[in-house]
Amino acid sequence: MAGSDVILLDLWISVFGARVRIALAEKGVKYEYREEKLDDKSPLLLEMNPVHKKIPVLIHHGKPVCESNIIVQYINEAWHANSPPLMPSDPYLRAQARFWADFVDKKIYEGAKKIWTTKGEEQEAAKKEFMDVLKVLEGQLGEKPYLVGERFGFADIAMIPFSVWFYTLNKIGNMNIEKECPKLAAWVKRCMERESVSKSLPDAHKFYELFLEMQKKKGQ
Ligand code: GS8
Repeated sequence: MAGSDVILLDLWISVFGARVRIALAEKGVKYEYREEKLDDKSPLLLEMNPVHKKIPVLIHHGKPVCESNIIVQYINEAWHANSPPLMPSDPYLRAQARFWADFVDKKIYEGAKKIWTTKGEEQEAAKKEFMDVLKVLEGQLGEKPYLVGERFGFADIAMIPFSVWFYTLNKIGNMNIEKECPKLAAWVKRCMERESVSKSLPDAHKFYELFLEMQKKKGQ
């Protein structure tokens, strides 16, 4: 592992990996990117994340940090001298940022997965449930530019990678997320204006193609 102080074990399509890529880009941290194969995990991944055996893993000076939201907070602290700060300075707003990042973790991933793993009535219920979750985020945004406070930060980083899935969800669920959640749609655009975000996220159409391929393999 000689030579690189910062290594990221990742997968290009991963929403969780994207969070880490965005945080590293925001802080201007140079790193070595290593693409993993989930059906053939590297010995390094198994050694660095023996508990979950999942990407992303950030390896800093040979030591691993796991779990995307924890990694983002670590990056913010380890490179605290680099601007911008990814957490608000006010403790209350910091708690809010953590609350919304946690909300995204608990509601968005599973909610979206339910839409693409169900059919008929079950899918209709999953769509409604997911839209309700997005509406909560729409309400949290209100007239603010970002999810918490006035600056792009931790909660935004937790959520923005999932916007890549909107195109696929609209297609398969016959939904129109942008129309139903205009503030969220404007927030996605605002975030995408940051190079750290636009360069870290996979193309939404490519994700859709991959999704269709995966469905085909599963025979759905
Ligand atoms: C989730 C990481 C994860 O699911 C985080 O980092 O925030 N809570 C974690 N990683 C997936 C790939 S992205 O869907 C993964 O590595 N899966 C491998 C496996 O389950 O074997």
